[in-house]
This record gives sequence, C-alpha cells and structure tokens, in this order.
Amino acid sequence: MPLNVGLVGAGMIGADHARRIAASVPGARVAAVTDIDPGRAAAVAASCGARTAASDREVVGSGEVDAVLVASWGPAHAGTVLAAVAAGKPVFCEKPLATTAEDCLKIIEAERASGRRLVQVGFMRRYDTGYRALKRLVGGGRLGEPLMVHCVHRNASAPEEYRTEMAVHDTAVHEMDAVRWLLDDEIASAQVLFPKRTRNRFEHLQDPQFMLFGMESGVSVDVEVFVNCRYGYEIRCEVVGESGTAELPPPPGPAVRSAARLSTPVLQDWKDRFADAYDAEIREWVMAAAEGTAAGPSAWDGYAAAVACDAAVRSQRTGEAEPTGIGPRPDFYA
Ligand code: NAD
Ligand code: ISE
Repeated sequence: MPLNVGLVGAGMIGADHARRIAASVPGARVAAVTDIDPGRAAAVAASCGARTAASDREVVGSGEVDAVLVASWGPAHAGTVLAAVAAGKPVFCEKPLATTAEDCLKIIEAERASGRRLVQVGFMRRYDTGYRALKRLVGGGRLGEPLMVHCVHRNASAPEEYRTEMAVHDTAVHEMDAVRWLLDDEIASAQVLFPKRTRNRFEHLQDPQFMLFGMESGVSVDVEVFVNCRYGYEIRCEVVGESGTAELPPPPGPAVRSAARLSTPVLQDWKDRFADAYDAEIREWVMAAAEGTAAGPSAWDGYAAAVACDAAVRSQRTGEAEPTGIGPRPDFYA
C-alpha cells in the first residue's frame, strides 16, 4: 500500500513536490490537495490524480491521508503542523517550521508529548551531494579545526513583495541550517550589515546584505545575500580550517567551447540547483513516514533557525551582533 500524502499549499514548491512524488518517489502518492486558492488546488490535484479538500484541517483529519506535506505560506505552517502532530500523523514542513520561535516551541512540546519524532523540516541542503561531501571532509578532520565559513546566496531577482527581513528568514535561513549541520554547532549570535545598495531592486528593499554568525565554538560564518544579482542563482560555501579549505563543487553542466570562448551555464533558480536534494529529502521522509515517524532536519532544527532569524532581524535594526539565546538541545533531538 503506498503512503497517502495530503498536500497543504499548491503553489510553486507544493506543485513541484506533488510532481516529484508522482514521478520519482516510490511508495507514495498524493491523495488530497488543499490551497486557499481553490484553482491552484484543483490544478495540482488533477496533475497527480488526487482529490481536492476544503482546508488543511480536512486534509489532516481525513482517514485517507497517512502523512501531511506542508507547502503553504510560512505564517500558516505552525497551525497545520500542530494539527498533524495532534492527529499522530508524520508531517513534512517546508521552511520555516513557524514564523515565531514561540510557535516552534509549541511544536516541539507537542511532538515530545507524542513520544516520537513526527516532524521533518524542509532544509534540503542536507541532502545535496556537494554539501554532504563538505560535511564528510569537516567531520573527517582533513581540514583541521574549522575556523571560518564563507557563504554566498544569490538569486537572479526578487519580487516586489520580498521585504528586507526576508533576506534573513526566507533566504539566509538555509545557510543558518547548513552551517549548524556542517559544523555540528549552534549559532550564538547574528549581525547584519547593509552594504551599498544595488539599483536593480524595488525601492523598499535593502539588497545586498552581509551577515555574520558567531558559532558557539567560536567559528565565524559570513553570508552574502544578494537577491537581485541578475545573472542567475548561485550558492557558494567554503570551509576554512587550520590545515586546509574545502568548497562546494559547482553544479554539473556542460563546458561549451564556441566562438573563441569556454563557458558553462549558470542555473537560474533553486528548483534546478537543488532538484536532486529535494528528491532525496522527500524519499527519506516517505520512508520514515511509512514507519509512522520522521527523519532528517527536526523541529529542533526549525527552532534553532527561528531564533537565529530573530537575532538577525533584530540586528537589521540595531546593526549590532545580537545573541540568539538558544538553550541546550533536548535529549529527544539528540
Ligand atoms: P507560493 O506563494 O508559490 O505558494 C504558497 C501557496 O500556499 C499558495 O498557493 C497559497 O495560496 C497557499 N496558502 C497560503 N496559505 C494557505 C493556507 N492557510 N492553507 C492552504 N494553502 C495556503 O510559495 P512557494 O514558493 O511555493 O513557498 C511555499 C513555502 O515553501 C514557503 O514557506 C517557502 O519558504 C518554502 N520554500 C522552500 C524552498 C526551499 O528551497 N526549501 C523553496 C521555495 C519555497
Ligand atoms: C526560497 O524561498 C528558497 O527557499 C530558496 O531555496 C532560496 O534560495 C530563495 O532565496 C528563497 O526565496
């Protein structure tokens, strides 16, 4: 029997996950789809042979749904995740787990009370082969003690509704999770600096931004976020250790020699850059959900990212390094 997935949110990534489950995830099917825009729900449901549902609560409560995939708007995530946990159903939640640290803590409490892991957060970089190779190098000791991590996160362009804070909780949140995981460390403080602004932006937006995270171990992380770089989508990460450095490999692409030039393509968005990672995270989720539990990035990781985001957004106002105030990780999430 396949795992019957209920999809909440049929926008860009919800539609992509529905297609992925139908095309490349064995052992699962999308059974029900809901969206506050019924037209979107109907289109995605039709694309994968599912039925539509009127609300997230109907999806969660349906006897036909074994597990829930949340790809709605961030502020709606916590309500759906809490309902799924209360129903004892495994739930995959796109980032952010919740838009406030308080809501993340409510999810953690509910999950711990249920006695088993039910929540996986969509930090897909942990499934990217390049990031995995970096993590093996860091853990294997070949670079020596890590000292610094340099990261770049560029998008070709950002829509008008993209606000200055979103550079933190929509975009840099991936680096926050990636460095915590790479270094097996927590972010102790976050600072955001505002460099000269690009003219290729909507007036209200500060772009680019430069972020500095102080890790509990003392490692320093810098992140350039530039969401109107124009030329494409680019993710870079270099770990500098006491005896060596390692950086993410460039995404594969043909090297073209033509008209006296050697060139390789630049990917245009996250869907292409992390396609394999999204496939792998959803496959792992389905396998764990079929056993009634969850794997991968946890509710604790969602919480850790939320407190780091809060500190960075505070720093956007103060310009100072702001403490995250993260406490010890509960044994439940060891
Ligand atoms: P989107 O705006 O294209 O889609 C969101 C959809 O959710 C819309 O169709 C909207 O109508 C629907 N929605 C909003 N509130 C709802 C509710 N209460 N119930 C049901 N449906 C609701 O956005 P998107 O780009 O698909 O992003 C969705 C989520 O996925 C966001 O949290 C975003 O941060 C995350 N995301 C993650 C990645 C990644 O790389 N992991 C990439 C893109 C988006
Ligand atoms: C988007 O929501 C994502 O999560 C992408 O991975 C990220 O690169 C982009 O900046 C965000 O807007």
